[in-house]
Amino acid sequence: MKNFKLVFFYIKKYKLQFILGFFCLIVCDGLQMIIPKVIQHSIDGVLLPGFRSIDLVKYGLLIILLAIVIAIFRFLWRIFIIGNARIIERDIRNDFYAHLQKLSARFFQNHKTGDIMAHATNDMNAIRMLIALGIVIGVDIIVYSAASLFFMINIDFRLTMFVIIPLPLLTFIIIYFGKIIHKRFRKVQDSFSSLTEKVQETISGIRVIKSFAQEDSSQRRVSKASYDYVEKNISLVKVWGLFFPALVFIIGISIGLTLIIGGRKTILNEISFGEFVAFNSYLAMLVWPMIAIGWVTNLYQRGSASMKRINNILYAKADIIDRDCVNYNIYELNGSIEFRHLNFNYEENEPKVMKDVSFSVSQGETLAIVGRTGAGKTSIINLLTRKFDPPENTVFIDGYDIFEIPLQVLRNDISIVPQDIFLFSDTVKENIKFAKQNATDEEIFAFAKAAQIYDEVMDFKDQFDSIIGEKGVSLSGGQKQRIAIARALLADPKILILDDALSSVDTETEKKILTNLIKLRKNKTTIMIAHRISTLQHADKIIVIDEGKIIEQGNHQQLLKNNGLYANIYKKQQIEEHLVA
Ligand code: M5T
Ligand code: MG
Repeated sequence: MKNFKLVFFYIKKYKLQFILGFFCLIVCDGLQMIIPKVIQHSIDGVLLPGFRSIDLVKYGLLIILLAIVIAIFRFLWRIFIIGNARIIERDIRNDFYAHLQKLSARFFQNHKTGDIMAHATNDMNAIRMLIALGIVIGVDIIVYSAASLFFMINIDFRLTMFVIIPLPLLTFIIIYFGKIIHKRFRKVQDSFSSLTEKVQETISGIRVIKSFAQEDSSQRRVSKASYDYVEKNISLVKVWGLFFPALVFIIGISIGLTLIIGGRKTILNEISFGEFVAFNSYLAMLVWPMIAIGWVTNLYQRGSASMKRINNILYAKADIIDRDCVNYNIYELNGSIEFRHLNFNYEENEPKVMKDVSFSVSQGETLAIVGRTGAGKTSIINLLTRKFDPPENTVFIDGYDIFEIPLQVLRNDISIVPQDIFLFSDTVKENIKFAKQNATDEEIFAFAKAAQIYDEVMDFKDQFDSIIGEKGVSLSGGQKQRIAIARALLADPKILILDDALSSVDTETEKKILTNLIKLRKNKTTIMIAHRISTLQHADKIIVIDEGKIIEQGNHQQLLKNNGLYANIYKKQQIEEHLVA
């Protein structure tokens, strides 16, 4: 039950609606129980001498009236209860999403996107079903079984005792079959998602498949998944096939007993004809709560498993947060940076990826980071932007320990073009203005020009309104990079970071972008990471990093004189360029 703390919180929040729903449901159920009684009286009446047809009309009208009132109340409880369960589902989903946004990069490294998606969809569904149906079925079970039993016993105690003996079996069948059905249904769903995944992969990867002439093998993969889906469905159909006959069989036994024993009692005049008919109706009404108990048990088990999974995430501590030492008087950054003897590893028992790293950048300078792949360049950025937290007293901005700076300020004043660029499947324009929602078209165009992407976008059919991604234009790696650069520039941040952001851009275009960048970033701090030295040589300061250690630092000329790794890389790249030219 403690899993459901959040649910209870929301039920309380919408308590008025739930109480109203509850009331309507009870009225609805109660009136439903009167109908067989009306039928009983009309049948018994017909058999009496002196019964006039006008009396029949009265009974008929009463039943119609009941049906109308029941319909109205049924409509109301559905709105109040089922509608509210939807609203609670929405609230929980919003909480869930808001919390997800607070979680760190580390969390997302350890959780698969597919699993998180499943929590946001399947698990939310299970909780909603439990809230809505749990309440409705709970009331139904109590009202239906109490009233039916009351009226049945009222008609004939012994008959009632006989015919209800088989009914509890219904509950067990539902619990038992319900579990198997659920398990197999899950397998069907898994198989379906694996099938769609394969088909999607085949379609989006069609170029690779064709270029490696792997059509047959990819066809086989899809067809295997397709067979698997059929198999899983058949295994589900088999249980369904057994499930209904089993229910009908047990209900049949009760009906049979009623006919044999009740019919005899009617013939012997121990109960009236009308009572016999009413008894049958109440028996049918008693079947539902028996089924419902089983159903609600399964719903509860599923819902609480889902709730537990969601709680695991909801109560996962957001680890990248403002700490106690945060200073909310810091509203913006100037842009000087210092790393002091920083040691860092991503996981406790893993080797260090930063070893005694110290360097500093003054406000307005351009810092370049060079090093072989895996050297630790991106890691420096991860720590500076608090994508991962460094140890305290190792990273400073404007002389403040990074933990004194509110996260909000840090995020606002640093823009980054990451190595793995992500663009939303939205228009080019929306993607560029992502970091500055109120940007004007003129600004957007100006920064697109600075990033050397303007002309290409103007050649697209819908120009800046072209949608990026599957439904629209597919961009080259270099185009994506330049859109991301325009986006970062538009934010005009105090600190701009380009992590290998020009790797897919030709040297000619690169030169133009760099010229613009130097102009735009005058007196503002910029950090550039690149493998090509031509990208970096203008930097005020260059640090060369290898296996997590800074092995050289200085400007281009100094490092060339040093004749170390930097000079070495530079010479190699010069030779390559000559060979290509
Ligand atoms: C440096 C490890 C990586 C490598 C070392 C980002 C990241 C890196 N690492 C992790 O364990 N977890 C992470 O989230 O750290 O990696 P890097 O800083 O990404 O290197 P780089 O940017 O210099 O390389 P590249 O290829 O981008 O030029 O051992 O496994
Ligand atoms: Mg990197």
